[in-house]
Amino acid sequence: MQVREKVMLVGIFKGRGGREDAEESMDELASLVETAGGEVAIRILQERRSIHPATFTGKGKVEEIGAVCEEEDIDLVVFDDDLSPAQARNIEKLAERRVIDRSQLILDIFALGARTSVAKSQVELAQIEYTLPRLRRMWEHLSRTGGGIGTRGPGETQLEVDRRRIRRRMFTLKKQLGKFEQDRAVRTAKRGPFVKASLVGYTNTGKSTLFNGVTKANVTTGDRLFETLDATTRVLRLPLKEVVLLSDTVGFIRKIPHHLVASFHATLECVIDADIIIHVADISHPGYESQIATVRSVLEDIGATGKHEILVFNKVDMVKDEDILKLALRMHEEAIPLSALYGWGVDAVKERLLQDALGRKEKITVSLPPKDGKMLSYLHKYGTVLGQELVDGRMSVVVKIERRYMKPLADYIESPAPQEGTQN
Ligand SMILES: Nc1nc2c(ncn2[C@@H]2O[C@H](COP(=O)(O)OP(=O)(O)OP(=O)(O)O)[C@@H](O)[C@H]2O)c(=O)[nH]1
Ligand SMILES: [Mg+2]
Repeated sequence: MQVREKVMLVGIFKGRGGREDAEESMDELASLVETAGGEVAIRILQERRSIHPATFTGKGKVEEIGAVCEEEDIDLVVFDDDLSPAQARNIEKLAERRVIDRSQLILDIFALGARTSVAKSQVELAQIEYTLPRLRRMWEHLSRTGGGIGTRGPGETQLEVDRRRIRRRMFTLKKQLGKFEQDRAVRTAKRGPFVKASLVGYTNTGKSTLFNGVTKANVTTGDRLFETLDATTRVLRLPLKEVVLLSDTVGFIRKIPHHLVASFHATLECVIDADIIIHVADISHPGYESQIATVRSVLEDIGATGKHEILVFNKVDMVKDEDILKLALRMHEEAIPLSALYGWGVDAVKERLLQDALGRKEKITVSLPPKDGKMLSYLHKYGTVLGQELVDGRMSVVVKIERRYMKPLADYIESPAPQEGTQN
């Protein structure tokens, strides 16, 4: 963008208790505008008990917004909450300015940042789904001619044509993405039956920085929202021959548009499939608690529940007041403090990952008929073989293996896992 658009932000809050939360949301909206290349000139935050069905805020307020826009030369008005197509249309008419909502802004940032073909297809799908119910608004200026019985205006006809074309495009995109997901499932299956872990967290908390630090990968990081828009997976080799497949993916945000979550299924698949989730929180951010809550609720929305979570507090180097960290660690005793940027605490994350991966497995002894090469290679493929020897003409194998792979072994298991404290 050559000339930075001048932007006005509009938000509402209910009751005095909602003010702080709304302020935080407005701060974030301002960062989103900057990420999209705009410049925030004015913020309006209004207390409102109810949403006006036609104009979201009251009609008088919208007229006031229009007057301020005129005075301050504002190009664009961004609402912090979702507007219905009719509300957006009415506000645009009254205020005589272009109006978008938070969802549209986020979609715009995703469209700007999408690099891979999968990310591009996903964003396009989300944008189309967002646009479809709003098409009438775009065609309105053309459909003013005609009207009345038997004289459907050209805009109306064009609208039908456009809707059909867009639905066809949606179908193609969904097919493409479905194929991609299938291909990836095959690729992952080929990699072997490893424990899968996925980095998740609010946007800009340092997920990719930690990913690079742990795997020596080279994912792009940066101090902007939604730097990462696709998924990268690396094999992480840990001590004791343990291997974990670790993925880095897109970050979350409050009020994330649901079209976006739905169409980003391919990118979020690594989270949905994960056995372990490494939840990265930015402890230097004053709103880290609500960010943690947002991330957990998005995880629920996408069906990534019931997984083991490793919580990490990143950016400890930026925490000025030690008491803040102490308090946070008292509230979340299991959390690991770290600085992904400086590499402090990264080993602790690896160690926890190792313990969790090991904890998912049981040590068993299997006794195989001497010539059962097939079963022996099954054990090598799905488990970690710790030792094997011939005992009374049979092959006795000590192996660590996840429960989910034990079924074919049922007839051969000789002894269950030894008790705690027994050395490997
Ligand atoms: N001071 C400090 N900065 C950090 C730390 N970890 C990451 N950062 C910075 O925070 C910014 C965001 O880091 P990323 O790794 O891109 O964050 P992300 O969670 O992957 O962000 P998205 O992909 O946009 O969701 C970058 O400017 C990093 O250099 C840390 O431990 N300390
Ligand atoms: Mg990232």
